[in-house]
Amino acid sequence: MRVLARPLPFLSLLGGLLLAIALPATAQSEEVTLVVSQGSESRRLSLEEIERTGLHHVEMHHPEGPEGRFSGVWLDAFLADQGLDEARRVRFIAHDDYTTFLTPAQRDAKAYLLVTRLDGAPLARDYLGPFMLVVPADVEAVRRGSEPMSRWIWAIREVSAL
Ligand SMILES: Nc1nc2c(c(=O)[nH]1)N[C@H]1C(S)=C(S)[C@@H](COP(=O)(O)O)O[C@H]1N2
Ligand SMILES: [Mo]
Repeated sequence: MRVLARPLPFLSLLGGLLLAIALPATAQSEEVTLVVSQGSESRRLSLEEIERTGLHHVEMHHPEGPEGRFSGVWLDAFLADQGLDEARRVRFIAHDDYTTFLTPAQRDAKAYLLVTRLDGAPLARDYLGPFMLVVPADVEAVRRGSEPMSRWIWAIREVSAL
């Protein structure tokens, strides 16, 4: 029994050391960037570059769970700023490889918000981040089930003009 008393403090010290090594690596790999591509040209945008057309805020409960003050840029303003507003189709690819498309007619029909923050902080992957598309005007209709949310793609990693 006396032999077992000693490994515990050693193990917790080892655990603490491993955590100290692992944490900075985690923070680094979660740096938020978005790939924007057009033809063969592709660039990686920082959060600041994405948000430069100005943040719009909306208090909402996302049908997938997250709730609070969502902030983001209007998709049309973002696309115009990036020179992608003339695209016949804009494609969004998520980290889980789910892919969705929007035509100019679909963008005219609804105002899409490209969400970058929840309660002021960059969207964590656990909260459908790093970027997601929502239609603030449809929140209630989606919750009632009278509107689909098939274009409310979350975990967006890439936007391309086709
Ligand atoms: N990243 C990501 N976004 C996504 C999906 C997904 O699987 N991954 N599913 C889409 C589909 S098909 C619909 S109908 C809505 C709701 O998805 P759910 O029914 O799987 O919750 O989210 C959309 N956004
Ligand atoms: Mo769907």
